[in-house]
Amino acid sequence: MKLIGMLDSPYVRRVAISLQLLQLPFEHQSLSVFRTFDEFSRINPVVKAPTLVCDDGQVLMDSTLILQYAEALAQPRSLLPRGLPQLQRDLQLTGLALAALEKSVQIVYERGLRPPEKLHQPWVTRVTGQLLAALRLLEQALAERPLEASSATLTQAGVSVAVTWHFVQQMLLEVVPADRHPQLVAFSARAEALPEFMAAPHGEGVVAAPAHRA
Ligand SMILES: N[C@@H](CCC(=O)N[C@@H](CS)C(=O)NCC(=O)O)C(=O)O
Repeated sequence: MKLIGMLDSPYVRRVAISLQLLQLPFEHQSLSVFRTFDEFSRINPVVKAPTLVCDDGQVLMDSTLILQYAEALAQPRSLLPRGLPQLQRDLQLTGLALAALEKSVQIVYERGLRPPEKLHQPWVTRVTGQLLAALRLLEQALAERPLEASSATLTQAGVSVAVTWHFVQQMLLEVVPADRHPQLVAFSARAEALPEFMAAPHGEGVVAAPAHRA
């Protein structure tokens, strides 16, 4: 199967890292939804990153749905905890991470795509508050109970929280002070040192070959 989209997208990155942790082989094509819109649209006319082209040619989109498919393919391997209370917590933290990502991407698009004179500050203020609320809750949750941070024990919440914090620090450093989020800083540092994260660094590159565990 083929993962389409750039690793500067946190959604693409969470899929790239998860596929490696699930030990599912895949190719990666780093296409931009902006700079290579036409090429992307020939694969997925909706031009959403990530897009997954399955082995039978079917095209999936949305990171969470792609990961649902990946989980089914990888069975019995899974990034989701088996016990109900553990699953509930994992989904709660993943939801907070995805909300933080959505708000971050909205701010990045508001700044990068909208002409400055059309920037709607009340919207940016609202979205920034939502982003900070999600990160505050994640920080509290990790202070109460740390997340596992090894390749063997990382769950989907761990992948999503780490990718989210890294993205926010790459793109919105001045909006989200690191010193108010020591748990997230420490957890992110441990996760980013794992081979599956290092093989899929934020940016323009493709997932490094050794991480495609065939
Ligand atoms: N909920 C989606 C969000 C994906 C998303 O918004 N991706 C961005 C790149 S970071 C994208 O495709 N942007 C182009 C567009 O929405 O037109 C997911 O989890 O995959």
